[in-house]
Amino acid sequence: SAKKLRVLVDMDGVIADFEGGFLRKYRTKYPNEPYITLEDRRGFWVSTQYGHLRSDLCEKAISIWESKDFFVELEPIPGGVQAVKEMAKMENTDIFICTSPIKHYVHCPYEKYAWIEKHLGYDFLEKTILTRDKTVVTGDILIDDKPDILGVDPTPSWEHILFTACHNKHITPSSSQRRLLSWAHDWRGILDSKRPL
Ligand code: BVP
Repeated sequence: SAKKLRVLVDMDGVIADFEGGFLRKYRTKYPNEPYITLEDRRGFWVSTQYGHLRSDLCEKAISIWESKDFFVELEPIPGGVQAVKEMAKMENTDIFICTSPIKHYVHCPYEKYAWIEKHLGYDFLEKTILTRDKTVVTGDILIDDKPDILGVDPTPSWEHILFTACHNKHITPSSSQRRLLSWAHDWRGILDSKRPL
């Protein structure tokens, strides 16, 4: 049919393991400080939960993802790279990686591009969107682990599919919000549900 399905895929927590990478480097840098297991993670913001554990741990947490090589060394989330490569080959489908860089910009934006080139290939740099406001990006679907995706547009064009992560697995998604439990689940079915008949 005429129009292609436009799929936006988030990076941290969806194809790149931010939480696992954070915990590993935090424990290496601060071996004598308390930490939060992935099982006990609650809420999107790692820094907020660490700040509640002990107030000085908020800035210690932030120091981890502000460090050189944090973002480029994140491990892929199982099945994510494969799924995104398969989407890119599908007919009637346009895929973009849509990710918010941190405002400490010396390493993060560069390393996000480097990660995408390493794991998805040079040509995927053409399909990479760095934005702090995903509501201004148009698409049919946004697969993202952040429960609340807000910005200047109160009515984004995409349907947000909540990708399950350690920090959101206990929350009840708002009424009609659909989930993708992992890349081993039926992401093709979710895409097909948005295609014109
Ligand atoms: O660049 C990532 C990590 C950062 O926020 C961005 C989330 O991007 P999306 O997944 O929405 O595209 N980040 C920052 C903090 C704390 C900052 Br203070 C955090 O706790 N978790 C987190 O992911």
